[in-house]
Amino acid sequence: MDEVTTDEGRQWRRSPGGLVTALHPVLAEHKGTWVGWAGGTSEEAPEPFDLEGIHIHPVPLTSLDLERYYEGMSNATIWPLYHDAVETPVFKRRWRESYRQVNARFAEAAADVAAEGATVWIQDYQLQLVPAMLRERRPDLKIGFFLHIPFPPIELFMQMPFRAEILRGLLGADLVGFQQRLAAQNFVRLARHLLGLRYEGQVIDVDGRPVKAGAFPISIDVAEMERMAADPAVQNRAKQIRAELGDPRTVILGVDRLDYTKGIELRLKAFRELLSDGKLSVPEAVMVQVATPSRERVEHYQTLRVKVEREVGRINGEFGRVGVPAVHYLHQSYSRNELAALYCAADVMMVTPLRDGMNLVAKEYVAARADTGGALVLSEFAGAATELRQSFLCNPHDPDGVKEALLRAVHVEHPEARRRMRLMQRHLRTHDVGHWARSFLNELGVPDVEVA
Ligand code: GDG
Repeated sequence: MDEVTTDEGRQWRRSPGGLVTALHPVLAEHKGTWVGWAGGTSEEAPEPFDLEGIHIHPVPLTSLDLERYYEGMSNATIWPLYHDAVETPVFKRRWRESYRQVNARFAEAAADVAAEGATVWIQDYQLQLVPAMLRERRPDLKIGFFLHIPFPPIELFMQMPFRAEILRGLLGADLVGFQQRLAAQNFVRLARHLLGLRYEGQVIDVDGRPVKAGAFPISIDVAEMERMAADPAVQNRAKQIRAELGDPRTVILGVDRLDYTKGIELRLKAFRELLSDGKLSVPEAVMVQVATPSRERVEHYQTLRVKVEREVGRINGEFGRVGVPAVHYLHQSYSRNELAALYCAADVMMVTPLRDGMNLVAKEYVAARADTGGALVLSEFAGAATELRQSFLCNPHDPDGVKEALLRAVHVEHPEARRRMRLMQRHLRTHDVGHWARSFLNELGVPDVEVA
């Protein structure tokens, strides 16, 4: 939920995005409560309130929590470690303590609001201790946990200083969901390796209590994206974007949070080398890179921004002309409509993360192209690669492989491009975000739902 200022003063508004879209109807139907951080850093959280049929229970974070728990432990320790340590994780004892305190605060809040025998679904890596903390306070609850990011192999996870505590935290749940089967396997093997627990298939025996692990690949609200992309205003905006870019033959697009896992630099480098090899040229081909500002106070992110902007400058310096840049770099946030227009305007979408739990941008692009135009270049290291098999897959660690996939996508014949797009769309229509939420909750055996 976001707090916004309107003509009528400060008001709450539903945040846009797939997770809220998926869970809102489930929560509304079961009269559920959303327990979450409401943004801001005051000692006191805003009072609980109702919004569009669900009850919102805000949890406060102070500016010290923000620095230690959120930017520190969550985004400078766990985030890089779980993404193959593509950036070196930073370990600090005071961050760990703050992570414990904030997790306890969330567990307390959920324990307070959950009805007898209710279901609580905990989301993501910032709250890994909550399942066990909540079970301790409320053994009557049914507890689910879903990890939106990858779960690393044993060798990497073992670097974590309070690894056993995190693992025990997760094992407090009845069902632990991951994006990928491989992540679920990493988890059950880790339980045996670190705690000597026995498992059969995907079910771990935690002192006689079964804890299930499973893969539940998340998705998007496909119908909503299709509707948005078909809207004449969005279509017109897409045409206008192409015109503003000088009506090039090929528009290559990237849309990411400015994050080092997303492979923005390597994508730029592939484009630069193709320009320099003479395989692509400006203005026939131009690239648009939207890099949404993200976690700007974390050092890894500041360093990345410098590197990306240096590469953009280099490409434009070498291959641009006055009024005709080779790369249009946009370090800004856009509305959902503008993103849809960008998707519709792009001949080739580049999604090249070094590691990504799923990557919803790849799915949004496919859903937006109901005209079956466009081609998707996709890293094998994105969770989405397991499903979007008809994309132009590449290994982001191999620069020549990325260049080759990009060229194949640029030059693909229309019938072949359409065939690929259609198959991927067919898959997404039956595997949307509603399907994700239902499969998880069914596996958990849910009649009532509470979501943290
Ligand atoms: C994590 C995992 C997993 C981007 N820029 C703007 C904007 N976006 C939207 C996109 C998309 C979402 O943000 C990004 O989702 P991704 O999945 O691509 O990546 P993460 O943020 O890293 O998400 C990831 C996901 O959780 C879900 O489980 O797939 O692997 O890392 O929806 O469209 N939205 C708006 N303006 C922008 O400028 N409105």
